[in-house]
Amino acid sequence: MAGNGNHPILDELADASRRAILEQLRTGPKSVMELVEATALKQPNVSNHLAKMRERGLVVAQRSGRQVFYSLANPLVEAVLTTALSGWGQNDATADADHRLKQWSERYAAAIAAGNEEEARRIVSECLIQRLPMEDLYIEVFQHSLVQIGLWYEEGKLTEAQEHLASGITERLMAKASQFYPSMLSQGKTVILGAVAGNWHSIGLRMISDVLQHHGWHALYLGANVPTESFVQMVRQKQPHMVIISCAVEEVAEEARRLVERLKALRNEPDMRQFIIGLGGGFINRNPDFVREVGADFTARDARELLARLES
Ligand code: B12
Repeated sequence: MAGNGNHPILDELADASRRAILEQLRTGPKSVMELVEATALKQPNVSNHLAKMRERGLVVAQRSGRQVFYSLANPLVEAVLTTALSGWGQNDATADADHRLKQWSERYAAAIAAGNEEEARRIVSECLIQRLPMEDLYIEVFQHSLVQIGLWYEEGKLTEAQEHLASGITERLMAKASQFYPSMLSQGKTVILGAVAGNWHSIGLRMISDVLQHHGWHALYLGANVPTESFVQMVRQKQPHMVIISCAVEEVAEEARRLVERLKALRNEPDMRQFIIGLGGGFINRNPDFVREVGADFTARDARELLARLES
């Protein structure tokens, strides 16, 4: 399930010359001559190292006028470099991936329950350094931990304020982590995602939005509590290929029914693209028959299942 092995940048850091070049690139793009000056290495040497690191996808080159500037290839390389140079980030290639995932999940749940954002951030950085696939980080770490928070809340171990804090930390860290998972080749397809009016649970929807974006969809994320009529208006205006509706609590089920009815009517209007309608979220997972009852096209229990469904 989880990604194995370490980031290739860790091998590069074993070489003192490459380490020196990468350290310089942390401060911004540099030309070969600037790197020669800053590192005191010989020019052919610097060029040679840069060519090798380009091949391995660690640095990129960009021409500006007559000069070529080199920079770190992406934010993941930057993060791994920062962490490795600051001395932590263990190479643990032999550890069992699923066991590590479980440990991250447990540690993360404990950290957000305690409101310890620093520790939560550290755990997410570890996951990114170990190149954990997005779906694993989102579902096994974030989603499982939030479900655990819900259980602790039900058991009276956490207050509502603590639940809010735990959600807030996760929202912030998800926003950060998403930057480390670049979009794959565009699918040329648009999805609109919104939580039904009255539903304040937006984290699951955000996950779906990030995961679809990572898989090449153009995602228009409307967030929590979207008034039904303006949701419909947005769909009419943007002509998406898919609409994703999230419904986490029973109180908003009737509004979800109304929204699906309005969207199906919209689909029958002339000149409208034939978009598909997905309905999911906590309430739907507990009441899967509701999807057929209201006439939505599909559901999925989580972001991974949704991807599998779309692929098939
Ligand atoms: C965090 C949280 C909150 C946060 C939400 C913050 C935010 N920005 O989202 C806050 C504090 C605001 C909140 C408020 C409330 N909450 Co609340 N909350 C939770 C908690 C702990 C986690 C929810 C979560 O984020 N899960 C993680 C995400 C990733 O999972 P997910 O939402 O299920 O999403 C995944 C799938 O469902 C699916 N999916 C989601 N949408 C869609 C759409 C489509 C089309 C598809 C295919 C798939 C799909 O993919 C997602 C990603 O994998 C749950 C506990 C639990 N067991 O879930 C309670 C829970 C959902 N809340 C609950 C309740 C009752 C409330 C409140 C009414 C009161 C309260 N106790 O706080 C209020 C108001 C709710 C309202 N009107 O919307 C109950 C609902 C019970 C029920 N039977 O209806 C739960 C189950 C807790 C409990 N056991 O009491 N809550």
